Amino acid sequence: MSTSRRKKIQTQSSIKFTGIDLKTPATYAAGLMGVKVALEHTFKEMGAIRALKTLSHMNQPEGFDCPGCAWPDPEKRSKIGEYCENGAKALAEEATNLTVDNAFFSNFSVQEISSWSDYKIGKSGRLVSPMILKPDSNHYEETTWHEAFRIIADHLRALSSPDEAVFYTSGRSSNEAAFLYGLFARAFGTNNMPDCSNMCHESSGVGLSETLGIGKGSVKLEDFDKAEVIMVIGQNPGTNHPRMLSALAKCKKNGGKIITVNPLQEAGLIRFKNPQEVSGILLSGNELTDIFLQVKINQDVALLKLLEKKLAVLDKTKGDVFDHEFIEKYTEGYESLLAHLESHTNEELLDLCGVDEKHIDEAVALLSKKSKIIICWAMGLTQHKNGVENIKECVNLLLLKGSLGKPGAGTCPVRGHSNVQGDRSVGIMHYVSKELNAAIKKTFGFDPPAHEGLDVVKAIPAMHEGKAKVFIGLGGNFASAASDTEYTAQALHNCDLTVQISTKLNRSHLITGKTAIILPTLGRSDKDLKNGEQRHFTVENSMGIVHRSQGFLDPISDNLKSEPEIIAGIAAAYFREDHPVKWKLLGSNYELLREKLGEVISGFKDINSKSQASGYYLPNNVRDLDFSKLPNQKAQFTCTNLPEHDLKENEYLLMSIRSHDQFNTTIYGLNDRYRGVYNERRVLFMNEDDMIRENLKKMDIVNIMSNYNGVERKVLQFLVIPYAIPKGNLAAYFPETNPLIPIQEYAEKSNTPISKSIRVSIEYAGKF
Ligand SMILES: Nc1nc2c(c(=O)[nH]1)N[C@H]1C(S)=C(S)[C@@H](COP(=O)(O)OP(=O)(O)OC[C@H]3O[C@@H](n4cnc5c(=O)[nH]c(N)nc54)[C@H](O)[C@@H]3O)O[C@H]1N2
Ligand SMILES: Nc1nc2c(c(=O)[nH]1)N[C@H]1C(S)=C(S)[C@@H](COP(=O)(O)OP(=O)(O)OC[C@H]3O[C@@H](n4cnc5c(=O)[nH]c(N)nc54)[C@H](O)[C@@H]3O)O[C@H]1N2
Ligand SMILES: [Mo]
Repeated sequence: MSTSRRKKIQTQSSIKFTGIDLKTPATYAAGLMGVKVALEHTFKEMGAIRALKTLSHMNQPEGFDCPGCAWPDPEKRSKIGEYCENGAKALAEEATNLTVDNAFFSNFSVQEISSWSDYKIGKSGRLVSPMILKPDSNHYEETTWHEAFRIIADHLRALSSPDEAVFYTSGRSSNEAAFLYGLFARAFGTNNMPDCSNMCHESSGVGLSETLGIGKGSVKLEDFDKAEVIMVIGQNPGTNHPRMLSALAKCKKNGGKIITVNPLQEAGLIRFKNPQEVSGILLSGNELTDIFLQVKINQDVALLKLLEKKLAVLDKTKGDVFDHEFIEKYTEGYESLLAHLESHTNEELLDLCGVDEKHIDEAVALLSKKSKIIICWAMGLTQHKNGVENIKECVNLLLLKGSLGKPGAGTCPVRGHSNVQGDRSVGIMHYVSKELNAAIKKTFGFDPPAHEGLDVVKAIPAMHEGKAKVFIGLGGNFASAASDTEYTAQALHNCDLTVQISTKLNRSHLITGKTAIILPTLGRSDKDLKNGEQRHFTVENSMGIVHRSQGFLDPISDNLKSEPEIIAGIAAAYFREDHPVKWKLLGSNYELLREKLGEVISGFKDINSKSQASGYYLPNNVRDLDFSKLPNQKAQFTCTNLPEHDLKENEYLLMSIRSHDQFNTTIYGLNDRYRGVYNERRVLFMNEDDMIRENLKKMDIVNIMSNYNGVERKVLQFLVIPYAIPKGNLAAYFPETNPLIPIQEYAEKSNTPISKSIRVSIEYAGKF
């Protein structure tokens, strides 16, 4: 390998400023502006006619599932279009008319492309043929599918143990593809299956499994219509799950109330102008949040404990604030929880969470009278050292109120990627499930490995230390999404081979092993044809509904393969004929693949025959109040600890968040409209008192540093923006801030990186 080539690869987006313009933060989401921006993005990338035709098929029963988030579709779908602004952007990104072909890679070396911004790299276009970067080369060159599969198979065969390979998955893949991928990894002999959910909702999975016996949420979409109170904690649906706003508006219309818990007052939760309704366009729309609790970063446990404590006092006098029948019948640990709450004073908790007591008392008064309560959350709760306990504290509150297993109540972890939940359901996991292994053995006749594999934060050091040598990514952008960017980049560089199965060019195609291969695949919106017949696949949404998805667009290149075909191609090249699984047949015949999936994974038994268009619900024990798998067959109360940060005088907690114009590492544009920031991503949101303390003026340039165990990490050049954020807290965008997160800093039990509470300091770096 020419090491000099690897050294010159830039691991992050360029740090040039792009021309900032600041406006007052918005006070509502969507409205006509949302429609305008959606159409602008799609028209620009796809052309107007193609865009409008395709949008009309998105999220329709016979159409394709939005490649954006995992929010479920309502039973009655809008004929005008069942999509949101950011869904339209996701489509535009995938269905662009631009291509990244052989000529592109001849023109630009990997070094040169790596010097571009993530925005520019992403906008280059769709990948259209298999490409290889050879050890002695600076340019990708076109190769054949056959040759690409052969090289991958040779590398896999050369490993001294199957555990030297890593099979990453991102949550865009279909159930069929993910099932086949997991099957191949196990047949190959490893459980090294890190998944994007390790960086995402893993804390929810662990916290919910330990307390309620299932790692998923319990609510259905219709529960939003019936809820009396919905708490939205650590989530920004206006940007990341915009169609959820319609559900919140419906709850309000039916008399429900919304409590929002967030360090920021996000526009989407203040007011929603539904572009599908005349009132949303002409009038002021629907007010959403009734009570806003502006919590300090990572002090949700303190806040929730205070709510519980105050409710407990009321319950003592009134007797009916908690659901004692429910607690008695279904739960364990109530007395310990009450005693534990006594170990904290109200003053201590109030001081920690930083919320005005008046608002807390309003929330207590509301919660005391209601029992149909839903708690929704996302990354604001999961991406902390105590991510798992954050979730358990939410469960405590719901258990006290008996708010589970009844209409209008329950848990709602709002998932990220459109099929991240499905991928996990069908077997993408690094740990061992005896039942799954037995089912695979029964159906396919081989023994899957019985030892645990590597998740994201364990796979990276393994590659860094040379213990893992081949990395295969089924989608995603591992290099930019994972924490500790420099360390992760070195880990990938240390591999002998990195393979990316992708739709679009991203930084993970540039931060490579000695040899790198790009395998271009069909996206959600593409037609998937076999002998002239169109195939469809299935996905699972955030509420456990499995349904079909069928692409609509003619693929941009004849040389693309579907994900199952690609996985089968690798597997067939590796095993040659010598394996009980008929890989090629499974990879092309999705009906057969689904039949096998149904045999192996419980809940998917009738996947071929059940009505796939509208979808069907997977089993959910919480909905049935069946806690038989838990200790003493009871749902579990938990005594959680308060997080400790030990901040020095000059240190802050930084949350790395999404702008309104990105999907994870894919940058759609440079605006964060709701927060009033235009044409710039290198910004740092800061409380004005802290700015005075640091002697900083609006738009001063600063560097941000983290120091863990004496190792300093630094990102350069951010413009300071005064913002209504609690004192001592900062916010900036991901992935620009990922270099600050040490690979060893992750949540206990779930191993989710601490992306929302990074301990940092800042230094002045000049005037803008
Ligand atoms: N358009 C678009 N849609 C997306 C995505 C995208 O990037 N773009 N990403 C998808 C994916 S993979 C995911 S996981 C989801 C992410 O969806 P979100 O979790 O909504 O995304 P984040 O921007 O990470 O926002 C976290 C929110 O939590 C708040 N927060 C941060 N720290 C704390 C805390 O300590 N306590 C509380 N109470 N709040 C806190 C932040 O202020 C912010 O409002 O969205 C999915 N949908
Ligand atoms: N600091 C910080 N870091 C974070 C987070 C954070 O909030 N803060 N969030 C974390 C979260 S929640 C997540 S989920 C991860 C996301 O991590 P990933 O899922 O790895 O990243 P994405 O940016 O979603 O991946 C985008 C790439 O996926 C490919 N792609 C898109 N569609 C398809 C498809 O249909 N098939 C295939 N094969 N490829 C496709 C494209 O090439 C695109 O460039 O990042 C995590 N990292
Ligand atoms: Mo995510």
